[in-house]
Amino acid sequence: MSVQPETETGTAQAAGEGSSDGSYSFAAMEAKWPQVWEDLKVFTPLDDGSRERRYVLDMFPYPSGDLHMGHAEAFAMGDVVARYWRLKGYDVLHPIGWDSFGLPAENAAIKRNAHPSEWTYANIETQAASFKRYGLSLDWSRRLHTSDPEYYRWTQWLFLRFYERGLAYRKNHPVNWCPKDQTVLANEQVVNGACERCGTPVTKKALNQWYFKITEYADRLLDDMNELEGHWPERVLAMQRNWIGRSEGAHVDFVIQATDGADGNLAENKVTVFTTRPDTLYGATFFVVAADADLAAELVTPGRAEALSEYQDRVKALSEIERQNTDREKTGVFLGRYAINPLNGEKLPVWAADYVLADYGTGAIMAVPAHDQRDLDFARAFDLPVRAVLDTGEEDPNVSGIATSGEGTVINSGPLDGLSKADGIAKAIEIVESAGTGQGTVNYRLRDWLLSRQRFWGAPIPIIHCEECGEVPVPDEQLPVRLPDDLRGEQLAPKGTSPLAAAEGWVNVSCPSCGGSARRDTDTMDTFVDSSWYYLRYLSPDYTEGPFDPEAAKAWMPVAQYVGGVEHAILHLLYSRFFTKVIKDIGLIDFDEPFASLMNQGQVLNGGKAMSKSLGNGVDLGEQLDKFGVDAVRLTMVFASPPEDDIDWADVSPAASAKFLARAWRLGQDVSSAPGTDPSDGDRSLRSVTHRTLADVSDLVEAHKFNVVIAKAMELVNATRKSVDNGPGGSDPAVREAVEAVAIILSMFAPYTAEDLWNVLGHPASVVNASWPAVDESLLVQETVTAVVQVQGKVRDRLEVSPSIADADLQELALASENVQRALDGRGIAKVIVRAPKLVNIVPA
Ligand code: ANZ
Ligand code: ZN
Repeated sequence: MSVQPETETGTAQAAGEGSSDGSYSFAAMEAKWPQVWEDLKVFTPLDDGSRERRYVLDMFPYPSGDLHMGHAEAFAMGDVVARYWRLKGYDVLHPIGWDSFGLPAENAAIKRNAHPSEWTYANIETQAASFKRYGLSLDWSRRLHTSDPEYYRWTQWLFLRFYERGLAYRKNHPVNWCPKDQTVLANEQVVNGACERCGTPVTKKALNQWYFKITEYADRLLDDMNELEGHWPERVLAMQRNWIGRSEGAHVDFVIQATDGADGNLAENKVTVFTTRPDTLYGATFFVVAADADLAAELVTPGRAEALSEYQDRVKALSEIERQNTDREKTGVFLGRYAINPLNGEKLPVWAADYVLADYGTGAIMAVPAHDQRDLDFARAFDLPVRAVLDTGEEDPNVSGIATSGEGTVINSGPLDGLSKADGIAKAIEIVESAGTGQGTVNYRLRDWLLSRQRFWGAPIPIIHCEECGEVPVPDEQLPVRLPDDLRGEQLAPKGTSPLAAAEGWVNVSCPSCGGSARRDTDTMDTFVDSSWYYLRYLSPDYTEGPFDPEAAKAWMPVAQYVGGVEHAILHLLYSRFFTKVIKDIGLIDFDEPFASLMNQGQVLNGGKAMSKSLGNGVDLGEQLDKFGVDAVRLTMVFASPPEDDIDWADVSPAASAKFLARAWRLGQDVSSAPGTDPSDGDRSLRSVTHRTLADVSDLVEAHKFNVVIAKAMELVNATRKSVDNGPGGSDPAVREAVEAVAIILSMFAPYTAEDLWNVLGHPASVVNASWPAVDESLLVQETVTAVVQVQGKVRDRLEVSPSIADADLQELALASENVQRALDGRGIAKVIVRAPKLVNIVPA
């Protein structure tokens, strides 16, 4: 659904005039109402338990510049929900803050020879002013910025609680490295092998890094998703499940032999593989370890060592993009050793190859080329045998070159022969378990969360490194560990180590444990850490005893409606869910999931494409607001499509929205009955439109069909206008009732027009505090049609029935009619012809 295009001249005129002279002026309204709302504190929750509480949250913005069209859409949607619940009598919390740490501030600071805070806080002020203009129902008293020491003090405090529980740890490990940004990236920040931020191909680098042990929560992160089913978009749940990637299978131990024929059968020299298909153990014809895993170097025989190191160099030179390409020709080197299949004692040559990943499963696989395409491609490249062990009825992979993966019957597999795939898996696990050579297991794709960054503008990791004592947590009472404020410009440039390392006065401290000389950890935290708990800080932003007041969390959490882009479907949501679970385990809260319901808004496009600088198709929000007014832009956003769909700004008409708003507002001028006039004697047909609209709008808002709400509001405006012009006129109390309903419905997406209309109607501010009008059920009764009942071709009765009545019901009503019975006069019935809802024809026997 979209607004019909109109000429834009009408709107431009409207802006110039004042509303006092009886014409619609968005400029006058925008100048007048914000101060009134602020003075009345209409958006601050009572927070006294007198009303049921509801927490509405929009994903907080990053202060990259001024607000853009995307913000305008997302916040317009969230505001509909917040304002609706307020009208419905809930105590609504709808806070705002900024996710204000992060790289762009640092890059700007380097360019301008400034401190990142200057750019950050200037942008925050710009955005705050725009948010205020945008008329959102936000509680400004709870505003927070994650880069404020009062905030990151508690980010650090939480880190220390994770650390105490063994959930934050440091390890030396090859990590994803962005050569341009000179920082490590979490797996999640590598998109198709390139840096999510700058697009530079990512390389690997061995570094000592901090991790959160999110893998320990993998099962809970999966299981608790049942709670979210039906309340979160299905695709987001699917993406989370995929990311966690739970695979059931087995660990199977293969003993490694030194050389072919030699019996260098070293008991400790076994390598474990992870397989989801233990039913195919008899079909393993070779064995592969990840070329870049330490294991490859451990297994290689001296004669093959040089070939391996040459191969490893080749692999290192590949970008992740190339490595992940499955179509690429398979490469690898034989390591000179054999692995013994624990089920049949067969000797499998051990290869190193780059298609096996070092950091998944155990970094080693048994290759079953008949049933795994990657293995088959490799077998064909190196002329290794292919043996089918599951008869699936598909073509022989030796011939087709396609591995078979369907259901079937196990063959060529000794004790497993004749079993189905599932039974074969179970039986194979049973065999290896009883022989002590393996066990059933679950494997996850999810990796621990790499949280340290070698950059400046983030929360410093509150650990001190002492030569005597090792890692020593900064004592809680010394938090926050503040960022030094004397580093600026070039001093912040990326050098591969954190810029903090160069701040000697900051780094060198005495050990909190032994008092000896020690150094601060110079890494800062990933900004995803900051945003994993901000929804809790809003509840008590000035609380000094902890990150949040547990009583406030009990009162408000979980968030009843979370609103944000689908680009956060995985990371932000997964991390926030993880934090919530750990905070529960710490004992500060008693719920498992932070966001009870999630709404993803679509993107705002222009001419079919995402707005971007390079395409030059950006639409400036400020210009749109200047031209059409806040309400028209908001109304257009909401009217264009259901919230989750994209909006193409080239296809909508804010001018038409402005025209509609002026039309709705002008109705107020025609109402001549006094506020509080009893509408019961008013025009019944208008009243029934009003009440039907109110009932429908409630259902539609709850179902997030906001665009249809606006269509309904338009119909109500039209019906009211007709009633004023051609019906009983503006003195009819039914007209007042209708226009008040218009004001209340409009307040959800056109707050200025609605407030002004409310005022014109003679009510004190604010329409925000109006309550949702009670719907009079008796006015919702559907219209009826007349059904004619004939007996032997003669009309005997007329029945008032619903237009949607079923044939059988109509027949029953007809036969029950006294007139019909009298006409039948005791005769039986030969035949009844029913044409619902209009006609029943009864033929007597
Ligand atoms: C034998 C086998 C036979 C396999 C077969 C599959 C099919 P998911 O389901 O994604 O968990 N694998 C294990 N570790 C690997 C690694 N580090 N790099 C690349 N591949 C690896 O995948 C598990 C399957 O992927 C495992 O089961 C293993 O191959 C392979 F007909 O073992 B399978
Ligand atoms: Zn010490």
